[in-house]
Amino acid sequence: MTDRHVPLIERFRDRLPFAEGDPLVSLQEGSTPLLRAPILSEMLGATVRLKLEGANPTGSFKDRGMTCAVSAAVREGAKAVVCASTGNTAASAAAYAARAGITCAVIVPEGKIAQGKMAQTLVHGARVISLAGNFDQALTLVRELTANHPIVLVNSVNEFRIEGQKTAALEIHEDLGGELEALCIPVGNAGNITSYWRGFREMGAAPRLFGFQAEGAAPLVEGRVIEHPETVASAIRIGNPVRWEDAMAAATDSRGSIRSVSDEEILAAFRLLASREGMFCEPASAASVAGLLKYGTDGAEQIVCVLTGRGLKDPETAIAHNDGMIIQCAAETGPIEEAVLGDP
Ligand code: AN7
Repeated sequence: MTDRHVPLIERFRDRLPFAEGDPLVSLQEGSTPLLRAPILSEMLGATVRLKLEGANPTGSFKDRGMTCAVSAAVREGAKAVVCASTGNTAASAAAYAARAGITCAVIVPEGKIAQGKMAQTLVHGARVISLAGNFDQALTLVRELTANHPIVLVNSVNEFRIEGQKTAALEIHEDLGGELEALCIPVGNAGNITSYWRGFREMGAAPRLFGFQAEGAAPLVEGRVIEHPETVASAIRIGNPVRWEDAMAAATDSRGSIRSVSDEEILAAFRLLASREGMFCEPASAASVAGLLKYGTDGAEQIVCVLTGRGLKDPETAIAHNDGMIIQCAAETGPIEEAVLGDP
């Protein structure tokens, strides 16, 4: 049996570019649950499962890539890492850099990253550069910076990130014995869909990949760079994905597609997941389920939706959009009875 209680690089060493004895920077990432979704399965007439990437140490799939990118950086003798980020890459880079004892700087779009991610990044001791610009501008600047200074770039232009993230596909393939027919996944900078396709191909598998972008940030759907991307799903507020060609190839080669979902559809899926399936993910993650609900199964019977990050990352959006209620109440028996038992 596979030992899941090991660093991701150890578990998949035969498929990753690391040798025995290489330095490993790990927070015991990967080996995340694959949870059945009974409500979605019923709604769609298929078996739908959720890959819970929010169960990773920093709460998103980025940890799979980051253990590889930071371990490789340490192997090269690097003393610092840097990234542009909509939040999750920043949180993950900050955590792994802390673990490695190296420094970390992150460039984030001012006012556009969720509170949980900002809290994580700061608490791990990273230098946060709040840019008067969007993610795409941040990435351009940081690529220039790393071309001229000895700092390792840990965005998904870094091949180690793609290598690490492909392990999620390896896990799903192993868990389902190769039965998977369709995978639904949110798409931002397009590193993750690229990684999954690489992972599945290495296993000789070819599920259809359905990628979903937010309507206001859908460059791959519109076939053009979006100068001013906007969406409630701040993680995927990206207008010029770095893995553009790879993502299009993944969709085409797998007989899948990349399509868009509106913010309303994202939030409806977000609420349904939380209030009916009991699974609190962040809004960007819900784009996978929103897409599945919007466009249907296309005949697939075994489906996985990737929930890329956990809900606590973005408390503001959760508090603004939910199916719960707050009832103000005096500290007396009558009002308590009414509040708990009365009609909503
Ligand atoms: C929760 O952190 O780009 O298509 O800078 O945080 O591989 O970019 C995050 C992306 C989906 C999209 N879901 O993945 C960043 C960043 C969540 C995310 C995506 C992101 P890619």
